[in-house]
Amino acid sequence: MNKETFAAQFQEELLTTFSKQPDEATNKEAFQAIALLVNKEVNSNWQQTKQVHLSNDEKQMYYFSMEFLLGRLLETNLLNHGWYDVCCETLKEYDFNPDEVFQEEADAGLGNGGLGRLAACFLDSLASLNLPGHGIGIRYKYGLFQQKMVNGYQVELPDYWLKDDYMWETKRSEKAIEVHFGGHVKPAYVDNKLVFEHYDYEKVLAVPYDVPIVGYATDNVNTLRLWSAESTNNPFHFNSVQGKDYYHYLDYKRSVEKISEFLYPDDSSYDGKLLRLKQQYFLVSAGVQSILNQFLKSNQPLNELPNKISIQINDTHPTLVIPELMRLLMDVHGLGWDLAWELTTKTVAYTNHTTLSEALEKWPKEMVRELLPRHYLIIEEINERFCQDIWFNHPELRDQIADMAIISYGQIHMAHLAMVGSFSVNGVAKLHTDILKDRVMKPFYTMYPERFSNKTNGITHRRWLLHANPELASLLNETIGKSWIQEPKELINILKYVGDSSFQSELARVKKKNKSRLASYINHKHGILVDENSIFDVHIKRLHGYKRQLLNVFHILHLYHLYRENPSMNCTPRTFIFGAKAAPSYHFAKHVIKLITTVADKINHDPAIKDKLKVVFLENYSVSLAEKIIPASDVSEQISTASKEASGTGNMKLMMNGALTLGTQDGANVEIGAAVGSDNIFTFGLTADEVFEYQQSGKYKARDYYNSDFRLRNVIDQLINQSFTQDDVEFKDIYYSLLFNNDEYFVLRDFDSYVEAQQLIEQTYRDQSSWLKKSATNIAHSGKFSSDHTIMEYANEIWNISSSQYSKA
Ligand code: GPQ
Repeated sequence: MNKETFAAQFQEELLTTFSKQPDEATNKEAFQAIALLVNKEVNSNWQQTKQVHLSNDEKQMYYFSMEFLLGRLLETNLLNHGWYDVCCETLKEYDFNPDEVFQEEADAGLGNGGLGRLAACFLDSLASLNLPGHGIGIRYKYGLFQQKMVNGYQVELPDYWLKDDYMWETKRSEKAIEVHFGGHVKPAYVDNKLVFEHYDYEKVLAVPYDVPIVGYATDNVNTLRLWSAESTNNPFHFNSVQGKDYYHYLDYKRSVEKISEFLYPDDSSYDGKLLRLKQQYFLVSAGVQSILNQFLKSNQPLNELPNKISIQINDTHPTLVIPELMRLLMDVHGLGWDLAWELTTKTVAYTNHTTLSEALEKWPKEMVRELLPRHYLIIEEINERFCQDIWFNHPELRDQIADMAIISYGQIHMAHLAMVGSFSVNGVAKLHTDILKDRVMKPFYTMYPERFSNKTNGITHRRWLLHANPELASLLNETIGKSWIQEPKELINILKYVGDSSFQSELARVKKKNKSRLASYINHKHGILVDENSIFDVHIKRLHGYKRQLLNVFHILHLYHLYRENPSMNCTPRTFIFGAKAAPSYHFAKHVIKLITTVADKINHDPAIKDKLKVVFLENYSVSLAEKIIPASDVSEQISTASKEASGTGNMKLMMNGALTLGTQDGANVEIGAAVGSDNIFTFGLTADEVFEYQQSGKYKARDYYNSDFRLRNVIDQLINQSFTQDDVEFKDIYYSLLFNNDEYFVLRDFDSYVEAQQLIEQTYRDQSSWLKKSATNIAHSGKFSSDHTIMEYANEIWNISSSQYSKA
């Protein structure tokens, strides 16, 4: 598409949709017109891709996830089509500011953090690699809350991302599906066969909205199907005549709408709420039914199911796929238990994303029995057969049956169900998978060693480098050519240039430009002037105890004390940048946010500090904000307590943009360290084994570190001695968690080695050439962490799907 055609189509869309000429149109109309013209191209490719998949009878993969954190799509869709430049030129020609136009698009924030963003990166890679893989999710009316900072506190506002039409979705009412909740189940014999009659249930209509997923430089288009809950006109299935009838219609309608109303805002913690269980079953039942319907249209025998379909469940949230598929195969399609079980367990694969015990889902069995009576029976049967299998076939595990059971102590353990009912179980980084095998899931690994594998996470280099950092992308293109865009491992060719002074100065120029852009944003948005020559030290992720934002703040306070006491000290200026949302009911996390903003306020206004230190807490961290921060970062804070962060993916995005990692030996940091070499990463702190050792021996005494390190004492005492606020209760919870609850996340234990690593960073940064060499080395090795590689591993080793390209040409 050349500029003339693009401009003509743009004009045409404005005229036919809004009856306006370009000079009359608003930014929003301009955005919508461009989205419409992109859609025209996408829709015909989309239909063709489906046709090709159908006629080639290809195996399809469905990625079931409660979260898809897509962010904006227009710019990446334009880039994928090769239309980005002509679009910007056209907009400028008509006096639009392209950035302002693109910002009219709402961020699709249907996810909390890493898990949801991973799902979005995977969709991007699947489409770009021409793999037949699709997403199945929920069309939440409200995405993750918008974070507003008021007096340094987080306030949550609803994220009504659908207030304008969502330009990328198509409602497919004709594909709506009924989902049934509650009621009772009665076993009966019909023609000598045991059947389970379900009655008195409540009906909910699941209506799909399809979003096309466009890949880079391909005509293939995959689908993200998001389900929305609607009421039906005939809501109840009554077996017996009762008085409820339409009297309850309005209550019913409201209760149905709630199912797809909002995303639970918890990240890595778990709260057993009925509405959340309803959401999970709603997603699962609508998704599995629609997949089966589609499969059955091809007139193939059900035995073929595992050869034609793989279902990947994103953590345990969609584990009900297992009993739901069993129910459909047995109760609807008449298969016996054994065959249904064989087909189910050959179709479903499970990814684990956490070993935190508070995040391992368990549902009270009464709750499941009441909401899903038939599934409860199926889960009981799975459990019974599983326990018998252990007893008879794995006598070495007999004394662990109670720990392994799917139902025990009144609860249903979803991870156990997921491992028993699937053919593949994977962790998301090497260390994490080892912890699963050796510790958390050890007896399951003993029983099913062949099911376990590692698939280290990845990120799409198209969004996180090509789109987010166009200057760096051009520099790379000029230096090593463009092949890295299709084959990200080609980034390794940069290694030849890491010591080249003209490459280094170009790299420095690009970083400076990105930092200056972020600095203007910070000034404009928060009124804080930051020094563009300072080290931009970035800590962006959900706020959680184990991610240890607190350790970062303690170091900042330590520097603050140091600089105040030594005014003439020679130091490299630093800007500490935070972005983080806390789950609304996670009080500790909210206190940490308040501590960061309080410390920021104090330091930023202290004339004694001048420009040596600045602390910025950026409001409403989101995908779009990450795209601004990451290209401007020098230091990437990945400082979780070792063993706690399953993988991390921000670490990969930041290294790809030339930031150096300051990290513990946790999650994927370990693999980043192995890739770049120990000279190109700053590692500190306890190892995972040392953490386990402390936990087992009970020998950690946080107070000893407080007593013996005056720096820590100064910092911690400030939490309660009114040096920040008159209100001395503000940070007392943090104080207590460290000294009275023995510092669960080993902040005090790792403080000294963290300070040392930070000193080394400052020293290294002074030698700009050495720093730039390390930065370039990180970029060179980042191709390994493209989600394209991760997805190829899933495709070859788990899903057994292969690429097939539809091409218009
Ligand atoms: N993760 Cl279980 C989430 O973001 N939400 C969750 O509910 C669970 C995990 C994260 C995990 O904490 C990170 O370490 C991973 O990098 C990420 O999932 C993707 O695997």
